[in-house]
Amino acid sequence: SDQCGIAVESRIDCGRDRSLSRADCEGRGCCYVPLPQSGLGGPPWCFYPVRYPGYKMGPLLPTEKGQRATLARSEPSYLPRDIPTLQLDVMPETLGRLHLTLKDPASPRYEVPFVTSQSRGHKDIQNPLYDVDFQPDPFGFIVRRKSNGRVLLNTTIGPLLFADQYLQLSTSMASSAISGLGEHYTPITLDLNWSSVSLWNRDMAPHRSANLYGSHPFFLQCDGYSVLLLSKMAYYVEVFLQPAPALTWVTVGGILDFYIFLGPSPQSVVQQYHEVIGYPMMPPYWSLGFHLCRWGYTSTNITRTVVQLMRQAKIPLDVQWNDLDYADQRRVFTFDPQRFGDLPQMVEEFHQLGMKYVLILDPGISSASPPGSYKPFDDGLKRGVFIKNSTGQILIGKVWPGPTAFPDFTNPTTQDWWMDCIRVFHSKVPVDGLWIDMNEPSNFVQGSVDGCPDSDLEKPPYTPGVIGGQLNSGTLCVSAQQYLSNHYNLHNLYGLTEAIATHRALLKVKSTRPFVLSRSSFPGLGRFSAHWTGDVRSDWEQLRFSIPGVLLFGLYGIPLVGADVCGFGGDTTEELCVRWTQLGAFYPFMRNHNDRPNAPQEPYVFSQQAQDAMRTAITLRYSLLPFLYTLFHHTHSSSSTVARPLFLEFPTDPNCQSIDRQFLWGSSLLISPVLEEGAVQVTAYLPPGTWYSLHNGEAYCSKGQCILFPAPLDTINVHVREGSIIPQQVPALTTTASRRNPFTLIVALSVGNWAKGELFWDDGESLDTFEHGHYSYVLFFAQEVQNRVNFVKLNGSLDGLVLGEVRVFGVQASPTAVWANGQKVHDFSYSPDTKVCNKCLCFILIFKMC
Ligand code: MIG
Repeated sequence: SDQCGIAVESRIDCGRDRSLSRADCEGRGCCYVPLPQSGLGGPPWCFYPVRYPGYKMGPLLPTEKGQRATLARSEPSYLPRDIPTLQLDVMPETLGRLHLTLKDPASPRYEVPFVTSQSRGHKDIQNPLYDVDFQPDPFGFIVRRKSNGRVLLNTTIGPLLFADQYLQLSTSMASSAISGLGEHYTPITLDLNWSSVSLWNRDMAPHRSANLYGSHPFFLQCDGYSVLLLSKMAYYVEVFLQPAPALTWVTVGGILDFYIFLGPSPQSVVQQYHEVIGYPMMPPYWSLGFHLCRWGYTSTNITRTVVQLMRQAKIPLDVQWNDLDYADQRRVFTFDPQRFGDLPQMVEEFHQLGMKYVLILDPGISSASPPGSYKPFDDGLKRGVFIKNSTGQILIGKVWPGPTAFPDFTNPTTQDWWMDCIRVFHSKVPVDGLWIDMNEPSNFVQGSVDGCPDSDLEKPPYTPGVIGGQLNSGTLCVSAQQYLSNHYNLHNLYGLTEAIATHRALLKVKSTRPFVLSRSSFPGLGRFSAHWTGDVRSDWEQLRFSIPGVLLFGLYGIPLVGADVCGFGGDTTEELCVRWTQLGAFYPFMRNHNDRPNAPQEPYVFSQQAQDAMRTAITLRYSLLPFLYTLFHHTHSSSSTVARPLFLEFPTDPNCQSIDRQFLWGSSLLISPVLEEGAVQVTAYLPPGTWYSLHNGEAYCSKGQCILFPAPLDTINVHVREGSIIPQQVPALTTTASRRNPFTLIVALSVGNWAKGELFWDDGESLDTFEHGHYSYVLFFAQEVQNRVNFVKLNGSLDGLVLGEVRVFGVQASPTAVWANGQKVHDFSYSPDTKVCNKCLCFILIFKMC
């Protein structure tokens, strides 16, 4: 019939919960049209007709926050435990933000407590960017952009289903280029060809189509017509994508809670999203330096040697790490009395060198030590901090120390106990930060050592597409009990809650900016923690996919992110490790880390040529740290991105839409790494405009085209955008030392002969320096004034730091004289070939102190 006349790419699967025969399908009142392809993965054979009966919407009535309506269905759906009456709340929160919730008014269902704890944004909603229309029967809504009438979301394309353990909503999308819905191993734009992604935090080495360590139920349309959905759900979500373009959102519990952000630019969508989940923390300056780790530094002496060899090789290193090796029988908050007996002394020595020290902290607390011999467990038991199973005993799983109990970080008592553990440990071993691993949480047995009960929670009526096929696979029984709710509802929050507790503990114990590195993540993590992308393999494909991995976490509000440089799993090769170090020099977080059985991959183990290339890359990073730090300041204070996909900066350039082999730092540095074995050149896209080689100032005038650049093994191509000034500092072996060195500037002139830039500077570790005004902020402007120079030295408010060399790119004619501070500069040089002027200030540089 007409009701079934729907284009193939727009058909919404009526048998999402299980596969259906023709009779079953028609029994549901759906259309059954077999297709030549197999039903698996392609378009559905059984799909909803045009108007599938569902909820009917009553009148919209005004409330304090917006409008409310009741939705009711007269006939049950095909799902068990339907919720027949729903409450719809429509809350226009800001000009660009619409909030919609669907709940059961009769009995409260679980809602994630952490999101929206801080909401910024203009409250003026007189003239929002959107219009919402409702279709009352069957219920659906359509969101349009007011300025152009464009439909951004349309949920009338499929039914709303709302049962106790199965909630479903479909919507059309305005564009086929969408990013997000992490954490997965994907390119920057998702595949809409009948694909699906699952969000269920899992300890799983990154590979295609697996649900990985974190959950970010959020997506962004990346072509300049941005809209974003966030669902406030901590538990399992599955999203089905189809070429219409459309998506179907399925969850197994909670409520439906959507934020729709209207941008209009993708950049402003990201900002609007971060307004809801919270702006990222300001990292300590040292955490932007180079970090070195491996599993298998089995003693303090071995760890010391690593640091010595790095210093001998003259390669910058700020932070030395230890993995599980340090712990006595792998129990956290202890250290091995033989191999790591002088750990406190070693940390002291590192501090003397101007370095920092971080070690790993797993959440699993050994439960099998003789009573009285392991305080964290004994104490935790007394204080009732551990997760319980469904019958009220402590749930015991298995992790590295053997049998373990799992702290319930949603319990305030647990947070205090955790702080006490960290305080006591820190009083012996003055660590500078903590690395929280295994916090999905990971469990080597399924559910618990005693298995899990047979229940609707452990085996929901709809079995989700997660690795292992069950929610409790590789983690805890989901029927386990936590302070706020059961684990079913809280699973995806485990890492976030641990990060909050760890951040809080470090803050209290150290009174400086906490550094936490978390593997598991959820919206809001970036306020407390950094993230790394887990157990990536040492191969070229994983090198290449690390770029979208890192860029997506920027969108998720976790800008301090990186992949393990040179790869974690398997042996690296010298060439791969060099290329990875070059790319890693532009990860916001740069750590070389390696798995236990693998060949060593510290920079100093390679040939002189490779070491030189790595030193060059890491040193380049160090010289750029003032610029990187300033980007972090912006992200912390007003929300933006540090490592930025090209489409965010150039949303109207269709060439940029899916580029994820290159990326930007902020808006002005373009990084184009080599990602292929044996390659000694790289094809890079330059958006329209003039770009200068960071290395030699050579100018490329692009109409928006790909250019082939030489990229020998010692080179990573980096280009500076015209019109920008990049603050740098003379590098050193640690940031403690480099922070005392002179600043330098690269001035990349625009066609109109101007450039601007900025610098945020503070002591690099005090708390809330921006909030308290304990910082300097310098704006740089360069402008041509007929071969005249006016040079202002940075003054004492920057700790007596001086401005050293200034290099100007794009100087069209040789200046006749150069002046600095009223003095003639005699040793300036100008190259008519490259149009670079060294020590050349033929432009007025105006320094504005704010
Ligand atoms: O089950 O602590 O992702 O970085 O070296 C493996 C040992 C546990 C997984 C982490 C990895 C770390 C490793 N850990």
